[in-house]
Amino acid sequence: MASIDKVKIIVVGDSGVGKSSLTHLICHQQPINNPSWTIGCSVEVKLHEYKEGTPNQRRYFIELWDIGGSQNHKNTRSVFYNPTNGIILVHDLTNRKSQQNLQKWLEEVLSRDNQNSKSKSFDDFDPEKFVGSTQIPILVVGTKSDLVVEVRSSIHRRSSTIAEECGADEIFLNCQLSRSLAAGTSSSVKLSRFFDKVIERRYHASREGLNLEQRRLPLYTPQFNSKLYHND
Ligand SMILES: Nc1nc2c(ncn2[C@@H]2O[C@H](COP(=O)(O)OP(=O)(O)OP(=O)(O)O)[C@@H](O)[C@H]2O)c(=O)[nH]1
Ligand SMILES: [Mg+2]
Repeated sequence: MASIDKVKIIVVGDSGVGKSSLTHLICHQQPINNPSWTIGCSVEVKLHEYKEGTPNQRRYFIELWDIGGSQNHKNTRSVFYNPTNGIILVHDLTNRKSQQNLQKWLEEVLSRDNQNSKSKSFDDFDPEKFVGSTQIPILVVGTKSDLVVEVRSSIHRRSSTIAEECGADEIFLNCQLSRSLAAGTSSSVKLSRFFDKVIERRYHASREGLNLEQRRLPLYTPQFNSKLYHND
């Protein structure tokens, strides 16, 4: 049997936002009860069908590196970051600070990948430039949508600038519900598209330039934005 290629994706965000819950839901299609704090990093694997339903369909392993978000481990966790093929930035929809902190997380992760950034101060950090230069696909996930009253309007108000700046897709979900990522939901479609993009960058680099341009354009059209805030 032919061996299966893999990609590595790191999952970061503040402690308690739901990274382990999300990772478990993605890899096991069911929620985890009472996850404990992640110490260091925990790796889970998922089989993904790249370009499913097309003649180019192929199976890949997706490794999700779920990084403990505690501030106490800030200095030691960088060993997990490099190299990485994709980044999932996770915030808690009931905790605005966790969303604002995603910029710091992105900076922390990318500074391990881009030596130049070490000379930059945080104020100079420009996600768009960093992402453009490293070309690492990013997905933003807002968790605990079940705890937010009037999900639609409050999410609209809080629309993550980090996702816009990175040209990243964003999904909002309840990690405690298996239905959240059931086949056919818009969240599962976006997740699958993100995995495809990560694989494409890693293994099909020649088409990269074209795709980078293509993926940024739709974000600024109104019909795409209405889909962006759709939550099911
Ligand atoms: N209601 C609700 N609770 C959630 C959701 N996602 C996670 N939780 C809960 O939030 C708490 C923290 O979740 P974890 O997945 O452990 O968070 P984490 O980001 O991995 O935290 P660290 O490992 O400390 O970095 C747990 O009690 C989860 O059950 C969600 O979508 N809705
Ligand atoms: Mg955890």
